[in-house]
Amino acid sequence: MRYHIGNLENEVLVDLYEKMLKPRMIEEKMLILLRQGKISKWFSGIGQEAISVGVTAALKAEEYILPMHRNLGVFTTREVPLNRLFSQWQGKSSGFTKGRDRSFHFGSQEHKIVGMISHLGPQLGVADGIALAEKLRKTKRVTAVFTGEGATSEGDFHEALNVASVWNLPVLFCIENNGYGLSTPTNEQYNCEHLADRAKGYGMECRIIDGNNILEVHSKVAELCKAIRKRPRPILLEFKTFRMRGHEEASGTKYVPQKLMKKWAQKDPITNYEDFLLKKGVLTEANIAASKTRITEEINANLALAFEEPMMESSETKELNDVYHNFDFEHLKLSENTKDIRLVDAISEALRQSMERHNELVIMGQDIAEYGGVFKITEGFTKMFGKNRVRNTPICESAIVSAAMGLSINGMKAIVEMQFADFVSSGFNPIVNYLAKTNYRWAEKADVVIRMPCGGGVGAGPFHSQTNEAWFTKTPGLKVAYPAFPKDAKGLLNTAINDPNPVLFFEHKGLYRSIYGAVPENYYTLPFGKAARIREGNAVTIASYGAGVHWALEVLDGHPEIDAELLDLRTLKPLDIESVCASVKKTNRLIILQEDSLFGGIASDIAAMVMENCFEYLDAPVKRVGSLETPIPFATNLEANYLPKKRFEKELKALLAY
Ligand SMILES: Cc1ncc(C[n+]2csc(CCOP(=O)(O)OP(=O)(O)O)c2C)c(N)n1
Repeated sequence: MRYHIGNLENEVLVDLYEKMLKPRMIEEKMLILLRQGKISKWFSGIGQEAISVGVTAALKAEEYILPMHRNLGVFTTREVPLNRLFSQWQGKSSGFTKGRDRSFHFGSQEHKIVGMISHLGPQLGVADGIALAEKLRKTKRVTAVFTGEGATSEGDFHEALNVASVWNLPVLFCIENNGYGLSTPTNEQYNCEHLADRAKGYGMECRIIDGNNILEVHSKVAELCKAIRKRPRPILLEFKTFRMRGHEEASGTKYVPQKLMKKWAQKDPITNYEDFLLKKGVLTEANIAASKTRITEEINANLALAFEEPMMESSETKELNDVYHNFDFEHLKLSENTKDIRLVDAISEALRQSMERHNELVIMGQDIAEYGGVFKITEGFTKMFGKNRVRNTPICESAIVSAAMGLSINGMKAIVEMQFADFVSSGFNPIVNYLAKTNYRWAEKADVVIRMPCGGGVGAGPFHSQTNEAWFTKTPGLKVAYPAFPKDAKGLLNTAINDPNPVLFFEHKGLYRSIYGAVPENYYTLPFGKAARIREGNAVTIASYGAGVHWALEVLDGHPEIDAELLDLRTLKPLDIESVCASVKKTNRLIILQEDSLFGGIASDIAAMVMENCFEYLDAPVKRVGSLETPIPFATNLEANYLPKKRFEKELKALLAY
């Protein structure tokens, strides 16, 4: 291995050596503890230390870094206290996740480290968002993100690189090509010579770097960081290295040819560098021994601290309290001055007023800038707020949701407009795995609203008509709003944007231009988790939301003899089950109308909760009415047959006659 010292002082050369030695020695200790059953799992980065250490040492302390499962050297170079790391791996309280997540699955704002989620790819888009915030604030900071070569096969990698390139974001994408993704060798993972070559396809610069040579890693990355700080842009780096141990310790390395192992053992980043420094006289055997003694003592002292710590204790309340980030809802009153406007206008107004109120709020979505979005909700916004804050995106829902998370991590607020709610499936992973779980895992908010133009009755077929709220009400950590009236839409959207938690905001596109209402002109907010009583009555409670509320109203308008109480749930998570139960206690009958197909929907949960909480008050079984268990058909007559509107009247009468 050839080392070029350049103009590095001896002090720096030794520092880099010690920075590599530390994670190596920690790992060696962990392997012993693993065999003793004192830690549960270990992903080894032995042989790859030069990359973690070299990259981290080249960054400034205030620059974010997003490591993977083999990047212990990132954490040690950023000087994360070892006792906290050890506690983290044992699920103890001084760790970063209160025992809720394992290994390197956490972040630390204090250290500007944002850890991975198991799904690997999403953090590449998160890096885009963090870097976007840096760019908008003109901080001249780099964001570095790691991936293995295996995870470059995920769509997230391609989406994130494309977005970074189109938006010219200051991201250093670092591929650690270590030969295997679990047992899969590179020739079964991709079919090009170098992964760095992919950069060309994205219109991006790239470099191939010897990942086992600390001086090459450090000097090249330092030089590139300087260049990026000067002129923000993404660069793709491929570090050639090798995974010297199993994917994780239990899985072994039987499938790796011995020849390869031997070849790469000779390229060990630490022993080679050590030899070099010894030969140069920069280090002596005595120095090395002293460093090792010092690190051993540090490891042992910190391990003792971690072992002394008791196991995590918690309670149902404590666990539940950490699912959502704390939010002090501020009820801003509705003004007397109102305008009669459509649902679509109310949403647009909320967005406009929120953009005025929050300087660091960014809206992202397909065709939302000059074009104004397919529903024209952001029409004129680029003129008012500029293209930096009203951003057209490529068609890549996953990277954009992830980027929204990154904006939030870096202190900004984000709204993502799904062009149609149906397309959220392409951004599902970061929503349910990243946004939903981050606060519970490491107390980091996900200040993101995802706008979801949804719903049927518009003859648009199976992929432009779904109302898919149940995909999200199932997932702890998300909030779900689903207004039926313009006034509610405006107030609830303002609240959603103020709330630091991830909110799925459903907007029924069938109601966009058909439903008018008096909407206060001022900026106001409405609370989540409060149903609205639309009609008062005594004979039956109807609970619904979205278009269902209007279908129920239509039936009730046609049947003034039906003495029904109609509740509009307004938000589904949190759900105002108390108001439903209070009404049932009065009417003794409940029918729930939802637009979605029946099984596994919100109606089923409401039915179960009412049965559990006020069974004695029921004079009839709770009735659920929803769509057929089929995809949504296109032809108008088939769609009408699919939707529950027609069946609702019949079921309501049957329930009253029970
Ligand atoms: C979406 C997803 N699919 C599969 C896995 C299981 N898995 C975890 S790590 C891994 C291999 C990753 O390989 P690579 O990206 O090259 O990183 P390395 O482990 O080699 O450092 C696999 C298959 C996962 N965590 N997430």
